[in-house]
Amino acid sequence: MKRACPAVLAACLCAVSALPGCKPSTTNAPHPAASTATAGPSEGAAASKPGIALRDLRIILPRVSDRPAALYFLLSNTGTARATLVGVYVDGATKTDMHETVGDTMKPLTKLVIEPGATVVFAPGGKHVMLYGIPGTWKPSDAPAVTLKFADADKVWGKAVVQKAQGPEAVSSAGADMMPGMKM
Ligand SMILES: [Cu+2]
Repeated sequence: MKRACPAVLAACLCAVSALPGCKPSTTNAPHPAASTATAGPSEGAAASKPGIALRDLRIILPRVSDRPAALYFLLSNTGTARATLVGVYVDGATKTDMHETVGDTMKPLTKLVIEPGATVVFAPGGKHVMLYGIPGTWKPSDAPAVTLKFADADKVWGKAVVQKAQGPEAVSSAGADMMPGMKM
């Protein structure tokens, strides 16, 4: 029996069975750049929240095209105040959900507190952001814009490198693709 990446497997289960615990927390969330009603910084403002570092963003494409993709990243709080992540928007995706995989199930993550000095890891098998309704044109090395929204209305922007789902057949050639092509 083949083993699938737990997060990807869980993503499939969630999308197919519409488990009660997997209800969308953000529907048709507008990207801030496309909204004039956003309370966040205006265009041209610094694209970062003081004390917050966002890095290693990557989007793993689903093996089957109409399934959700997964977004992973590292988020550090280098400041002195607690930060609370409340939403993630990705250009091109119609809907996103923050989840945490615990054992064999995923539970929704409506907010995430990051204490000063802490780094939160979004990675396969743990915390992840599910991306629904992604463009079929996304391909490896594309870099959609990602916006993280915090409880105080601050936002942090980044770009996530699109990668293919890792499989036994893909491992040997994946190294080159995974080198950063990120332009922040
Ligand atoms: Cu999930």
